Amino acid sequence: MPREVSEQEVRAVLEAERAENIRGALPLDRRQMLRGAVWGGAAAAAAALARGAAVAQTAPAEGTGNLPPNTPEWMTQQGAPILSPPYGLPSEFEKDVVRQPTDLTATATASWSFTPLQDLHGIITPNGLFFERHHGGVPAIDPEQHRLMVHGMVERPVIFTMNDLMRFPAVSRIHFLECSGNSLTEYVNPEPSVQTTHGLVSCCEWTGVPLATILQEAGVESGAAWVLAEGADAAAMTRSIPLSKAFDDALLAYSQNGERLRPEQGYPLRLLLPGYEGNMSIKWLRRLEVGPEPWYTREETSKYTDLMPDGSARKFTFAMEAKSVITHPAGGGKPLGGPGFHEISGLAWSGYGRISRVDVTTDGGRNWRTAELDQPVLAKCLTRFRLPWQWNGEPALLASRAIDESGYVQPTREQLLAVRGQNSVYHYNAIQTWRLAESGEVSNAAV
Ligand SMILES: Nc1nc2c(c(=O)[nH]1)N[C@H]1C(S)=C(S)[C@@H](COP(=O)(O)O)O[C@H]1N2
Ligand SMILES: [Mo]
Repeated sequence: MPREVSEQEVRAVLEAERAENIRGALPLDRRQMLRGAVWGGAAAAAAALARGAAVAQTAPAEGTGNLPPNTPEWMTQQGAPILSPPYGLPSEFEKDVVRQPTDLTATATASWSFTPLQDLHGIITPNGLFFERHHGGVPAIDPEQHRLMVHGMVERPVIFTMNDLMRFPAVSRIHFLECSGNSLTEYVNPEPSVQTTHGLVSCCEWTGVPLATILQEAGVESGAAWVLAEGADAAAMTRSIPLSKAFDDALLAYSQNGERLRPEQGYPLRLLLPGYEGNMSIKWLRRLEVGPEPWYTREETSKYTDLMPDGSARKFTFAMEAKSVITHPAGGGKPLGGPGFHEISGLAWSGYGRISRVDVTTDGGRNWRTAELDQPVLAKCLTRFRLPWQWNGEPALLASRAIDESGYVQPTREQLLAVRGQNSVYHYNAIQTWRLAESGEVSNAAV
């Protein structure tokens, strides 16, 4: 709860500080110059301050030390100079906001790490927090030596340099990317935090050349219906992509959130198939082969297909169906600080287009209220939803339900398992329920 402060108290402190000339140490401040605190000295002190060295790690009692109405010590000396460091980093006090590796795989190269959804705001995932999924580690690719080869059923087989590709007219679009293994633990072995239940989804602004442009340049022959994409990593990851998607909204992306792709995201070039399961967005893209049929690679037969209760397997699941999750309050996030007003907020997305509505329940699904959607609501993009809530301090079951513009409604866990059974691994998109305890702690209700 905010602390109340009297005008008298504020005046008293400000007067005292003015008398001691504590405030206002701007570059030409005489007091500092008289004391011989030159730029370098002050900068070094400020840099130490920025690193957290001079700052008490535990906050002092209200009204003392650096807290208002007192003037904090970081106002009384110069801050760190520019270019410290040249490539900016988050505050030292945010050092715990990091990707978390899975504990399900034995090797560090064929593994994945989760985005800390509980600590993020809005819809954009910062590049350093974008989830990772690598089948053979992250290759270190020299863009000067990287090529994209386009061949197969094309009139002009062609090899592009990165510079060639970057000369084509570019587009920038905001889209989510979700691993089809996101939430796979929730089938049988629920995870405690939203980072590990839902953190294999991220969203950013991608810039690149439409794949259609490149295919037109090569000239697709009649009878062609598929294109094979191959990555330049040790896994040589390959997937077959329908030409209809290739000519629709597929991108050859070289930038994310304004800067060139991170190595983890496929530097210098990746395929991005908006709304489709993550593994089809081949990273470190080096080859596109046009053909009449799918190739039935390992990653679209043995892997990424869902085994149904009757023993059959689903062939190709491309678009990720509508899904949502409350990220505040959520498992793994900060406990809710006592009864009273709170804003429930979370993320919703659909591989079929725009989110049209999100409903939120605080009583385990007996009553639902329609949440506010942050604008703009974009197709195949994360949408932030919000609902104001008065918590009476009693235990509660919080959940969200997304509906997309195709009319699809996110299923309950029961409904999903009724169709998929217990053998499916991928494409889990059921409603996620968080259990809020009287203490404010949040855990996975797994219902
Ligand atoms: N070449 C290549 N592309 C790949 C992969 C890979 O291991 N190698 N992993 C795929 C999988 S399973 C997913 S979910 C996404 C993850 O993209 P990200 O690591 O940028 O989040 O990339 C896909 N593209
Ligand atoms: Mo994936």
